[in-house]
Amino acid sequence: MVATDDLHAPKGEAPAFDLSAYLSERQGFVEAALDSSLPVTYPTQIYEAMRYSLLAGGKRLRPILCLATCELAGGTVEMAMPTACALEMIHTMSLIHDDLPAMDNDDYRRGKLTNHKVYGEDIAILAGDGLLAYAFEFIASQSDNVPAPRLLQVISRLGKAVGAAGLVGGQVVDLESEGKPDIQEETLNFIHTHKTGALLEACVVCGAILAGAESEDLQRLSRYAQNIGLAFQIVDDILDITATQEELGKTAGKDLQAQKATYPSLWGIEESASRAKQLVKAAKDELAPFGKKAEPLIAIADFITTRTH
Ligand code: GRG
Repeated sequence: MVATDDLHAPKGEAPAFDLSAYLSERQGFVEAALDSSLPVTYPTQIYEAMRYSLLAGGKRLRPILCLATCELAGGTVEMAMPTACALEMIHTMSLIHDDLPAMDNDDYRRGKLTNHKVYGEDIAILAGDGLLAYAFEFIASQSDNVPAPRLLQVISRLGKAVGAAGLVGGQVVDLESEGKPDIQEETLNFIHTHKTGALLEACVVCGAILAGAESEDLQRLSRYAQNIGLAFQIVDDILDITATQEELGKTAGKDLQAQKATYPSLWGIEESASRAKQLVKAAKDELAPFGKKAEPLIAIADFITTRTH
């Protein structure tokens, strides 16, 4: 039988990589794994609050990146799935805390009321804490067929990526910068390489560590991730101006309202879009030595500049 993709490929050329089929298949795997990762038990309120945000949708980009790099480096989806779920737990907890009145004060996230709007601030803080702790427990207790030293490396890298040297540090500088119109490019880069880039880099690098990748490949993948991380944030800033609340699933125009320094406020929208494209190109260049195996990562890099939410 001829695959339908082959019917559309020009003669002699391999069919183009179908990112949307790839993403929906992977999203399906990740949704199922997340759903079974966190059963509700006593005290039910906290588990329900954790599940409310963890299973609220989202692109699942971080777990998908982790699975993709594990496969690229010769590992399997099964080896990486507990870490992939943990990455989404950490991402979700950072969104819950980011949305709190003490931080961004948002009412909507992923098209639904934010965690604190449903469960109250006290439970939302604890739901975030619960997800953060469970993420590390989940990697340590659920990973199969991965040598312990690799798991230790993953746990250590991930801890660094989310703590004061990563997400937390980026968030602190972001909060300090609010309402200051004269933020320099260097500070903005610090915020985003830490707040957004550090976790994306951990996703990419941890997937490859689980598969036992060599240091040179890890460095290449790390540079790929740093470039897509910054491009991702630039596009996020642009979408905050150009997309609707329905497209974003959260309040649009928040950055302008909060007088936040953003890439479009520094460079304008067109220049920001052009720099995001340059970063995506640099990211893809890093993948050249991996050949066809890197197709999913190349397509994901392209998706970053074309996404609408
Ligand atoms: C991690 C211990 C710890 C605390 C949290 C609040 C905080 C410290 C950090 C904020 C991190 C943050 C909210 C960064 C923004 C990242 C970002 C661009 C989110 C949007 O990601 P998408 O578009 O969202 O992938 P979906 O919903 O698709 O997953």
